[in-house]
Amino acid sequence: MSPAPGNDPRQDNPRVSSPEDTAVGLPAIANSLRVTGESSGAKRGLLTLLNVNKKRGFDCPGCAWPEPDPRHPVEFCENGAKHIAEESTRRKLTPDFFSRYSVSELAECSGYWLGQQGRITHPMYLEEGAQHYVPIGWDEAFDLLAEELSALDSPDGAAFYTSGRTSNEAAFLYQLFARKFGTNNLPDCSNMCHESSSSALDETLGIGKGSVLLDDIYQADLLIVAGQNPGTNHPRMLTALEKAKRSGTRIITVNPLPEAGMQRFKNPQSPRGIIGPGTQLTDLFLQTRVGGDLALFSAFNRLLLQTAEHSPDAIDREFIDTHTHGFDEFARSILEEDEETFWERVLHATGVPREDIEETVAMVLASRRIVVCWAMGITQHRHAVPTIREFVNFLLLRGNIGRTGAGVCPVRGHSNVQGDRTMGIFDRPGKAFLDSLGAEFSFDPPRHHGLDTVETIRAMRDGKVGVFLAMGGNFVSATPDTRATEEAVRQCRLTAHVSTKLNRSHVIPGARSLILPALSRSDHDVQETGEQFVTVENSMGVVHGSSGTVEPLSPEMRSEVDIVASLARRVLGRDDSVPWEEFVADYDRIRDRIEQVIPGFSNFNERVRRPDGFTLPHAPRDKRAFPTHTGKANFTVNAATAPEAPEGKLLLQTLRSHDQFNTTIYGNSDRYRGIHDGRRVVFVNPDDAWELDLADGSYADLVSEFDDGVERRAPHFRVVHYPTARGCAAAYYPETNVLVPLDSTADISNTPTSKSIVVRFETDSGDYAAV
Ligand SMILES: Nc1nc2c(c(=O)[nH]1)N[C@H]1C(S)=C(S)[C@@H](COP(=O)(O)OP(=O)(O)OC[C@H]3O[C@@H](n4cnc5c(=O)[nH]c(N)nc54)[C@H](O)[C@@H]3O)O[C@H]1N2
Ligand SMILES: Nc1nc2c(c(=O)[nH]1)N[C@H]1C(S)=C(S)[C@@H](COP(=O)(O)OP(=O)(O)OC[C@H]3O[C@@H](n4cnc5c(=O)[nH]c(N)nc54)[C@H](O)[C@@H]3O)O[C@H]1N2
Ligand SMILES: [Mo]
Repeated sequence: MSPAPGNDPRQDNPRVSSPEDTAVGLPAIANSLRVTGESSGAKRGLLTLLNVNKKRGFDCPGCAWPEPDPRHPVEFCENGAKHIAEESTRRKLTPDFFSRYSVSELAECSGYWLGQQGRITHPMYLEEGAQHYVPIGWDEAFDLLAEELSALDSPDGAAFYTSGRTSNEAAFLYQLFARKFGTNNLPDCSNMCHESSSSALDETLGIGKGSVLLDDIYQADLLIVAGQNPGTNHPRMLTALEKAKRSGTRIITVNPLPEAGMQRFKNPQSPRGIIGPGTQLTDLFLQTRVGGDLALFSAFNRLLLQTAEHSPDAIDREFIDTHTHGFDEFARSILEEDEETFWERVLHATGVPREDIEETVAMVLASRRIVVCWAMGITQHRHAVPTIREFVNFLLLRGNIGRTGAGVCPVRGHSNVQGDRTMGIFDRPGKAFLDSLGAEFSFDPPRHHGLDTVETIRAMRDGKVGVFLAMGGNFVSATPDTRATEEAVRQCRLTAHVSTKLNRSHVIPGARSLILPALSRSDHDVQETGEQFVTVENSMGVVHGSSGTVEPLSPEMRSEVDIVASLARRVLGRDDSVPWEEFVADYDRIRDRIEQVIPGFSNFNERVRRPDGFTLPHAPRDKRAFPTHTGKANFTVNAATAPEAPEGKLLLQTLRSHDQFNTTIYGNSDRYRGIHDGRRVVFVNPDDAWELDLADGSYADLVSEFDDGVERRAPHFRVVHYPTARGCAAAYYPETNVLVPLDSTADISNTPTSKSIVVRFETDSGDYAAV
């Protein structure tokens, strides 16, 4: 085997410089062009970039932030460009590669190296006991899947995973296939992502989605951005924040880390942004401790209620009386505690000085329109659902739902994760959806709940799920408790992955394994009736088309629609009444059926051809109607709680560097945080470091503290003194997923608690075996 950079943590020697306080500007443009030039060849790269997020181009797979109207000639960002460069690379990963490397050898290689090997060009098969994947024909691959699926005792022995970039069309067919096969086992990446948002918003507002449009961001008087790092993960959002800022919006940032993007922004789309000092985005930075947001928002709410005792206008009584339920109980519970105990608790949970909280509330009182935006810093905690419910309480108090410039804005991750859920990728589908699906396709869908992501891992471990099919994603690296998960996956009879690039999930196989190469968002997709496009739904419920423009690298790659439909035909048989072949021939026919099954898609084919697509209805936003169990917007009582690290331990959050897309690593740097050429770093507050005797530049193992007798260790992390909140630490995912216990999940949503893991630091053990 020629040397392949392995997973040996000792090879990871980051250089550390001061973190930056400004995002984007010239370095970002230079970086985008460098990346595209390197990876896809100049012409292919430039052509691709010019078509991103255009009315007649393809939707950037980089994130779910909406496109503004009018669109800018360069409507992409540095990280979107890296993403597309990864995807539209000219490098091919051919069957040859697999004859050179065995799966055991590949399992020793880093995820970064695996991803760098290029686009997978052929379907590949790993026979039981074999060490090398070999090419397989599509028909044989489908036969094999069909054989294993039909050998199961029950349809619930299969799990159908989805990562959030699958198009609406493919997602709709995929869930239809799973349900016709007989299971609701449709775990997805959302279970690890915004599931907490969906749970909280569904209960309180009646729809598990955000309630704002881009214009609301521009028109808000106050934006609160909590638990999100848009400079890296949603860079185009900074353009929207800048625009809002210029028309007078104020911005409060809530984060344990001072993230560069939220401080100062130099917009590369404007000359001012390129040469000037940039725009100061954050007016007030609340540096909360990890997991302190529930306490923080309850403090805002208490101050608002107390103010209302003498100035009734502090809350919107008319809105509360007309549109909400549960106010009295909520108000009583928030005001219950005596002042001293309340504020002591808030200070302990957040570390935020009371003056800053009072200043926030003064800004709130001066703002008629408020939007709260959030992402993974909020959703991946045990108490994530109550935290988001408390955000809703905060907005309801002043009637900030259902009017311009106001509302909830959970900022989604994967570019079509929201659309996939709309299409029915969900392990707990509602009755109305199943009724409608069953009526349209004349069958009786399974009614019992399926398995979510964490439950799927447990079921694999316990021998209850034996066939695993993944529509994209990188299951073993994205999920918690890497070692336990890998062991569980290996128990499967068959694992099959519809993928574009090689990743760790392919080399941690079940007894048999398949890799099925798919066209990506940027690839040109031609079927029997001609050129096809797909549709996606962004974070704000806008549905629009996406047409790939890049010539596929191999004729063997198939569209996801084709893969799902061909598999469905093979498994369900010739007599199955769903016209699978017709769907592949013309995606309009799939859209016609979506229109019949899912509310809000009337005239789908016509409306999605409009340049800006169309916006799905959202009752709370559109007419202040709340389809909840009470028929009103619900105030909730959320017991005060915050994660605690015992003395000598820290609360670790696992986050993204500037050079990665989830488990896909673009490079080994995190420019804004001053990290270069390495990823095994742990950010620690200098005062904590001093107390724990962790010198800057020293190396330590991170050991997770969870009460189940299992030792979870991530070896060899370079300590970086960094201005994070006291008591907290931060390190990158997925290297730290070994530390997240499978059974440590959020109440209600069951999302792994990837942002609050209690860890202790041990001297570098030298045990690098299982990284
Ligand atoms: N370039 C790029 N873009 C991406 C992705 C990517 O990996 N790379 N991933 C996509 C996906 S799937 C998603 S879900 C999104 C993720 O987008 P983000 O949620 O921005 O991603 P994270 O890096 O996990 O950042 C979490 C942020 O929350 C903060 N935080 C952590 N704990 C807490 C807390 O307890 N309270 C508060 N207030 N803040 C906290 C962290 O300091 C950090 O700033 O981005 C999407 N876009
Ligand atoms: N510790 C920790 N764990 C986390 C998180 C965290 O913050 N901390 N974040 C969680 C979150 S928010 C998410 S969303 C999940 C992400 O979980 P996943 O969605 O499962 O992971 P990704 O890394 O986005 O998947 C990347 C793979 O998708 C495949 N792929 C890329 N493009 C396409 C395409 O167009 N079609 C197909 N078929 N395949 C494609 C490629 O093979 C690539 O290797 O991870 C979660 N895990
Ligand atoms: Mo995500």
